Amino acid sequence: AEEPKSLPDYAAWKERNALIVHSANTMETQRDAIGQGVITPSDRLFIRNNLPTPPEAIVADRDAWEIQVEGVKNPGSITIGELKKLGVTTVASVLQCSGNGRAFFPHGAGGTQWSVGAAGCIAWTGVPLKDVVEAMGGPADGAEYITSTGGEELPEGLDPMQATVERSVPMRAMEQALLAWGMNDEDLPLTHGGPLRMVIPGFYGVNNVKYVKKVALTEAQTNVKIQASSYRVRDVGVKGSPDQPSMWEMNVKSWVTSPLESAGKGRTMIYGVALGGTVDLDKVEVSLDGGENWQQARFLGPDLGPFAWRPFVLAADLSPGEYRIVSKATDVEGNSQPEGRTDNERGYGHNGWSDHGVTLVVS
Ligand code: MSS
Repeated sequence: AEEPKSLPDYAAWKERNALIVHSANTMETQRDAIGQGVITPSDRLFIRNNLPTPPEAIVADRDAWEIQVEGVKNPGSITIGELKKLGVTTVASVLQCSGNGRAFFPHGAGGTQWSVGAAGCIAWTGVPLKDVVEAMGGPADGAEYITSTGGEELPEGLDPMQATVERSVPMRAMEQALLAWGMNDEDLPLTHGGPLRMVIPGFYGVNNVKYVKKVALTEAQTNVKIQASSYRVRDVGVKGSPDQPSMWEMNVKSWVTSPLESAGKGRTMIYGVALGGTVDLDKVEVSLDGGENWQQARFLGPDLGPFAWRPFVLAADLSPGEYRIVSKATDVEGNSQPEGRTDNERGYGHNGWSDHGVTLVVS
């Protein structure tokens, strides 16, 4: 299919040149538009919608937006206005689609052909979910999962069990989960889930439910399709099912963002970004010869915690020729990116360093 040229109305405020428009519901950040900063500017952040975006009207009176809270000792509803009085925190975390890197799978994994740009690092502001649960009497007995429901009205004829965006994550995520009304120091845009979004720092994008209208602490995972059979890692050719691993914590990953194709001879600064999922990073190494020899890169800018990414830089003196530049991140627990990929039906979780490299011609 040919690339649509313009941005859809709900995303018209985005920086067109920074984005690859895959479809009206899926746009990724150009590799060289990721930049060298710790925080991704909102107008460059990727978009991934499973359903049409709700109407602007839902962000007209933000503080009046109400969510249902269930699976606590005193269940009930609460507005954003009330949430803002319970507590507040700002957390930097990487938002990354489960299928980021899908384009590199040779079996032609179905879904949006994301390269590296279905990811960004965002400063989220909101109330820690812990504070909300505590204010409502604490978790009900037997709570094992945090289940969040998106606020989209389903288009006519769609079966809620097939179409509702509802995701469950294990209770261990309570430690870092927040209900966010702010993004990068502004009101959370509708495009990214405003007026309120569940943010599960360190977990893949799909778990960060937009326009959240219900949060329930549940004994079991929801059995809607997006949880039960979608976002499940399995071998190529196998159908999704609840016994396969769900896309929860992100793995350690990095990629080069600049330069990408060509450079003049002499001193070249090689930039990239690296993330550790829920674990702090230890180091990033860069190779200029496709992984034969490695040099340690330097982290650039402040460390915003385990869930944020870290830009990195390596100064290299390059003579004319062709270079295969790859990067490899290692976290403080010793987890490192593999060289290859783990083939899986839907092309999830790719963090192999070889496929993520770039070929640079220096003249
Ligand atoms: N939410 C809702 N409500 N809806 C939808 O569709 N999607 C997912 C998340 N959340 C959704 C939600 C996904 S899938 C992702 S990535 C994310 O989101 C994205 O985000 P942005 O803001 O960027 O658009 Mo994959 O794993």
